[in-house]
Amino acid sequence: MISRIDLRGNALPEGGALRDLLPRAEFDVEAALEKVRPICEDVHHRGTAALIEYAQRFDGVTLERVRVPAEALSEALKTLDPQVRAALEESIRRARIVHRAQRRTEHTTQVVPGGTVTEKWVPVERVGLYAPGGRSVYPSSVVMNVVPAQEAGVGSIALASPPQKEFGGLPHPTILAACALLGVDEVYAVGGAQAVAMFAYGTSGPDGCAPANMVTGPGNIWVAAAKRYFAGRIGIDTEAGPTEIAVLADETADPAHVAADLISQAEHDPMAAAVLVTDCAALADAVERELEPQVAATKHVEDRIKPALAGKQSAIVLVDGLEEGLKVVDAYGAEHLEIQTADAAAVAGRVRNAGAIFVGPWAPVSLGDYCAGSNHVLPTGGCACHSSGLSVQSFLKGIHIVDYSRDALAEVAHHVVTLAEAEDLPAHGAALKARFGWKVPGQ
Ligand code: HSO
Ligand code: ZN
Repeated sequence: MISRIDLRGNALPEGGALRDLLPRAEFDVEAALEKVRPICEDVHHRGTAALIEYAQRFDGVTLERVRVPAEALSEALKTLDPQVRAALEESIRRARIVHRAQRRTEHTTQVVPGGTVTEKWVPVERVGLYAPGGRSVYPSSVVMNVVPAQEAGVGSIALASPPQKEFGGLPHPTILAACALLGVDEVYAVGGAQAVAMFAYGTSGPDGCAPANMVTGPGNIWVAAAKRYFAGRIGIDTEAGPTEIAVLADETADPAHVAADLISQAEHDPMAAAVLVTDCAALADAVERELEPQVAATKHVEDRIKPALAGKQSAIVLVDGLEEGLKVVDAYGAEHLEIQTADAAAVAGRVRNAGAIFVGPWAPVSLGDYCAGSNHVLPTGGCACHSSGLSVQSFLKGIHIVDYSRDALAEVAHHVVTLAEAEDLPAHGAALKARFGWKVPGQ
């Protein structure tokens, strides 16, 4: 059901070469861009009319309007299963605790007497959030996008999610209920690339959506391609590829737990990746034995879990020892990394590349997906080597405020003029000379 990569016996190659030995899903966003471009431009030119047409074509629904009425939001909350409501409330409560602690405070540094640089943090003014429909109706992802934006102080938050045929053209009711719980009342029944275009360009008319400065949220390859199309024009979070779990385990790990955790993320998508890295061949065998009955006993077996585990993106990787295991997980840069070893906290402290790290036997990825307080929107596809998951910081812009007195400027003016001349930019130097009667002190 899952292949093996045996890296024992030889020294591991460094960096990129090691990464090339490891499994990974192919996710060709560039190819999808070609199809997405005309859709985005159509939304630019025809606005809501185009959105309604795409709802018909892609979602099979006839919409009269794309903005979800307030009554639909309150109705969805009223009819939400009370246990789901309680669980979502707890998820929100914990996420708020963690994200509130991420707020940044303004900081002033005195560089020289009379010369200061202050870093001030300003929230992005308006954000558009995307919540997928179809196979992945995840109210938890609404929580994970909205909470950091709210805690950052974003004043205007809108959400788009595909219209669902079985719910009369509205987004899925649990998505609407999550919005209502979070106090998000601007919701659009728009899916895919066209939703990103709606936020990027804005649409006009009574059903119009004001343009957003930033779009975040998971989605399929079309959403990822639309984000790439608009990157630079608006802010985006990292493009979400298929989800990944890596487990670094030794002989102390419980094979039943490891197997369950690998299956848990394979459940998302036939392209999802589940990777076990271990120096213990007996554990590898035991995990494989556990996979059979556990997979058979669960739900999304044929359409998602089996293809995910059997796909070339998943594997059990055998290494000589923990040091090699750490090199492998760093080269891989998993979205989620579990450490199931002796002294797991110390091992976790040595990891450089991962979206989120789950320490020891009592912190499965599923906890982080819903109720740890951490964020589950995390970098995939190895992007954890350079990027972070969604946080309050994602929605803040840092602005440097430069404040120098006459004396403080005079003290350094000759250096500025020298550098300006070295770069053949005399007008830069003149901006200082003009202030000091064209004779810069010290020159
Ligand atoms: N594991 C997914 C998030 C998710 N899991 C939503 C369940 N619902 C990507 O981090
Ligand atoms: Zn998950």
